[in-house]
Parts: sequence; structure tokens; C-alpha cells
Amino acid sequence: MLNEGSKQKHTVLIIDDSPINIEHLAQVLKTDYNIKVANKGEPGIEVAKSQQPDLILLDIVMPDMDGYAVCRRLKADDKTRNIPIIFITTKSDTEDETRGLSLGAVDYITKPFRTPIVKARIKTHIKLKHNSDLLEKLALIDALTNLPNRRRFEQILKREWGRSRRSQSPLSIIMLDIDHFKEFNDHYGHLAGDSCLTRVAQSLTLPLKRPADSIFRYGGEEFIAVLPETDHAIAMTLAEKMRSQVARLLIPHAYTHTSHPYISISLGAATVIPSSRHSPNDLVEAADQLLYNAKNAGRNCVKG
Ligand code: GH3
Ligand code: MG
Ligand code: MG
Ligand code: MG
Repeated sequence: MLNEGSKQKHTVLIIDDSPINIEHLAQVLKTDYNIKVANKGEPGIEVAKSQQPDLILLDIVMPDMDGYAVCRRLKADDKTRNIPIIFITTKSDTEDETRGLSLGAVDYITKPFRTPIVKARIKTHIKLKHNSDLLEKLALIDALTNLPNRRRFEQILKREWGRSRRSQSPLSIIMLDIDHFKEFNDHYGHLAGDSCLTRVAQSLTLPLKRPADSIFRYGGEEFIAVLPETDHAIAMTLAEKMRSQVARLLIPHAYTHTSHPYISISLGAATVIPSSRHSPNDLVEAADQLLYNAKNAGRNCVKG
């Protein structure tokens, strides 16, 4: 999907009941695009879901299910909602075009079409889709550390809360914060602070081996990990691994007021089997309180 700039061709799905139309479109597009075809609505929807094309060219007049119905179905499904759809049809009434666009199609081309115009429009819409994907991605990533940000954390926590609640499995989070980081910035400078944050962020990812586990930059020098299907003992072990991973970076910090004159972190690990009696926010607050306890206990430690 995000293959702009690479050699890989984008994929265009043509849904049309007429073999002649499909053949004609495929002929003019195949040098620039990978072409997938379907001659009916239902198989077209299936191909869209499984192949995730970059754009769909959709006929309107088809037996069984017309293009409007196909469009409505594609827009109602999370898997296909964001794929741009261009209607390509002989129906040239204002009403038809208005209806097509109001269903969420990005464009409406009437037949007979002019090949260069169709190509230009497809190119524009794929480019726009690429840009909006990129923006969406960037909005969820922290620019300094490259970790997903707090907004992404809120999405993932909500999703994992729902999953764990349905499966009645434990959900853990680890909240952590760099010790005496203000002093570090004050003495070594903000640029050194930034580079320290990046290195800490990188090392925090190392103990998280399962694809379901993720870590986010929660705030300035605070990070938070979401660990689905993880009981408290495992969460504590992971938190301890994170602590030692950061301590092992041996980033000098002469003003840390701890016995370890290097950058260290304090962590709080909280676990819950989600139910209606708790909210995701309660879990975050519990981890925050435990982190506070770790700070009070002398820092560079885990509380759970
Ligand atoms: P504690 O051990 O209690 O957490 O003390 P602390 O000094 O780490 O806590 P405090 O919250 O007072 O200070 C956090 C500091 O983190 C303040 C700010 O200068 C620094 N900080 C936050 N975000 C960034 C950043 O993006 N870059 C840099 N260089 N510093 C940051
Ligand atoms: Mg037709
Ligand atoms: Mg701090
Ligand atoms: Mg802090």
C-alpha cells in the first residue's frame, strides 16, 4: 500500500460485469499497475478484502448487485473502507453521479472514457491516498524516538482492554520515567537529553519479544508498555529487564542522586483482568501510583 517511491507497482481492482470493459481497462492500465479483476459484486468485495488494492474501478450496472450496493458494502467494512473507489460507468446523469459520490467514491468517470484522463485520475487518487496514509501514520508516531505516541497508546489500550475483557485474560501495563532527568538536561544540555531519550527508547523495546507487546512515548521522559495476555509476574520480570537494559547503557549522569551515577529509570507494573468494574484509565492510574512508589523507594527500581 505505502509503496510510493519503490519499484513495486500499485494494484488496481476492476469490478465490472462486462469482459470487454475489463479487457479494455486492463490493456491500458497494465503497464503501470498490477491489475486484479472481478466480474460481479460479491467476488469483487472478497478480492478487495483479501488483496487490499490501492484503488478500485467500479462499474454501476451489474446483475446481482449494482455498483452502488458494492460501494456501500466496501465503505461499511473496516478492511476496505479506506480504499479509494472510482465509479466508471455509462450512466451520465447528474443524479447518478451525485449518488455515487455521496456513497463515498472519490471520483466518477463516464464511458466512453479518454485513457489519459483515466490514468491521470487514478494516479492522483493513489497519490492522495498515499499522502493521507502517511499523515495518519505520522500523527501516531513520536518524531524524536520513533516510538508510537500517546494518541496511539490510547487506541491500543482501548483495543486490548476490549480483547482481554472478552477473553477474560490478564492485561498488564508498565509505566516508567527517567530518574532525575531535569538535572541531566540542566547539566549536559538539551541535545544530550534528546539523544539520551532516543537511546533509552531504543533499549526499552529490546525485552519485548512478542509482537502483541508494544511500548509508547507517553510524555516528555515517560514511557508506557502495553502487554496483552500477561500476568503480573511476567510483567514484573519484563519491567526488571527494562530497568537493567537502561542501566546497562551506562549513560553518565553525575547528578542523579542515586548510587548508580548513570541514567536509570523507575517503573510501575499493574495488571488487571478487565471487567465493567474498571476502566482502562484505572489501570493507567494504578501503574502511575506504582511508579510514584518506585520513585519514593529510591528510584532505579520496579514496583508492582
Ligand atoms: P524524577 O526522577 O522525579 O522523575 O525527576 P525528573 O527530573 O526526571 O522529573 P521532572 O518531571 O521534574 O523533569 C522531567 C524533565 O524531562 C523536564 C524536561 O526538561 C525533560 N524533558 C521532557 N521532555 C524532553 C525532551 O523531549 N527532550 C529533553 N531533552 N528533555 C525533556
Ligand atoms: Mg456493467
Ligand atoms: Mg523523571
Ligand atoms: Mg516525568
